Amino acid sequence: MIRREFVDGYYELDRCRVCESAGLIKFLDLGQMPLANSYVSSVDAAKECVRYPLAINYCKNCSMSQLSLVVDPSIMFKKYFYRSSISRTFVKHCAELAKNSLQRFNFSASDLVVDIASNDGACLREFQRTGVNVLGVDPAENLAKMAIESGVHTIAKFWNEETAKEVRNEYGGAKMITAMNVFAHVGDLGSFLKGIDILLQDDGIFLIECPYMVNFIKNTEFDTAYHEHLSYFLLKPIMVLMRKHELEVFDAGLLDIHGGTIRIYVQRKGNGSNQIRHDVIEKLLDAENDMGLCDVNTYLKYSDKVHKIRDTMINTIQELKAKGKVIAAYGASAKGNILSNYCGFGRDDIEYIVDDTPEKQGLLAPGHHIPIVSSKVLEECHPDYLILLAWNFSKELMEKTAGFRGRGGKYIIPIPEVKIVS
Ligand code: JHZ
Ligand code: ZN
Repeated sequence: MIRREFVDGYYELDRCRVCESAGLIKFLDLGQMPLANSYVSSVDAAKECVRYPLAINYCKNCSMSQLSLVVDPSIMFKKYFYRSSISRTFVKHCAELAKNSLQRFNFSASDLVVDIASNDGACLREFQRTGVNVLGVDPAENLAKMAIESGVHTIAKFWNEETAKEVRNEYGGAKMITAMNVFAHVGDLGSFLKGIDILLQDDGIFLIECPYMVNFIKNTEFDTAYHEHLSYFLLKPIMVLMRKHELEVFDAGLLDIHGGTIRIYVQRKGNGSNQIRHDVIEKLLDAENDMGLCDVNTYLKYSDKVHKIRDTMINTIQELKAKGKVIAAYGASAKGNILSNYCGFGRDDIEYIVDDTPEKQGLLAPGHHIPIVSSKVLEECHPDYLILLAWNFSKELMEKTAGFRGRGGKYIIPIPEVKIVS
């Protein structure tokens, strides 16, 4: 049985979250890391930052990769600083999803679309524009408030069977339930999916988007490993999981967003509302297998590539500092906080991190306490180099910092391999 009691804020996972096998093999160990979104004010900085082990295990039975422990979600998600709407790229992505869904599934004005972990309402706002009813569910009270103020009705709760029952009773069944970048954050997938079963209309669609393990391995995206991301999904274990819960995948696709995302369309098993795209699903499963991702040996080679990125980053920064260069960063992202902590960077290495999220500005990034500032600072102090810590949005960030580049500023892009761009 999977233990679910938190001691000192976490429990260790000794069985696979999907198939309950005990055949878990550790393939990545980033040591003790702070929670990636635990920004602190300068007053709190005096207190010691809590760190937890950060390591990923691979399940030899079902090919599911997962963190070796689970941190109490109420520590991580009750107040959340990340805002989906800050990235234009993500908002555009959601607008396209809403438009495609409207056409493909023939929504009518009475249909309800529910977004789980709806954040500040970025995605639902786009669905709302298509004329359907929307409801957001997110445990972060600060974000739910923001979403409501912007006109997206939201309830501040964790998603589980109980919340699903409440929503069903009050709003009726949902035509579509979206889980954008939340499925990987869920410890109890059984309870999450039972909630879907309660709320989804018989012909309803459950859509998942989450970071794809293929990209994590292929592009050495080790910095997307943090305590919030409990699962690192391939399609293969998702198929196992859905079968277990009387659901079926009827389509899937790959997207570039967030460094590589898999989108999965799910319906009730045997429902027949949507034809199953066996060709697409088989192709993805074959590609996972051909890449060696169903073989533990592939994973055991991964750490060497991670060490190489860390060592190159450290050497690059040291060399530039020795030449008297001023280095800042852009994107106080969760992944950036992991990368910079794993490289052991501090204020001596990175003077500040620029971020457009108003709630992050004025705070210090977790662990190393590098200050987070607005882009105005970039206009006033002219650093020589900018590390793109949100490398997944490099294009957007480079467009926004054209002035910096115009003055001769250069970028350091850490992933998939360290690269300097002038
Ligand atoms: P970004 C988040 O991870 C959190 P993070 C979460 N756990 C998750 O699963 C993934 O997303 C998918 C800033 N920025 O999106 C905003 C600007 O300032 O890479 C963010 O702080 N200006 C839910 O945090 C950060 O960079 C901009 O123009 O690793 C980007 O963070 C842009 C584009 C971003 O995700
Ligand atoms: Zn397993």
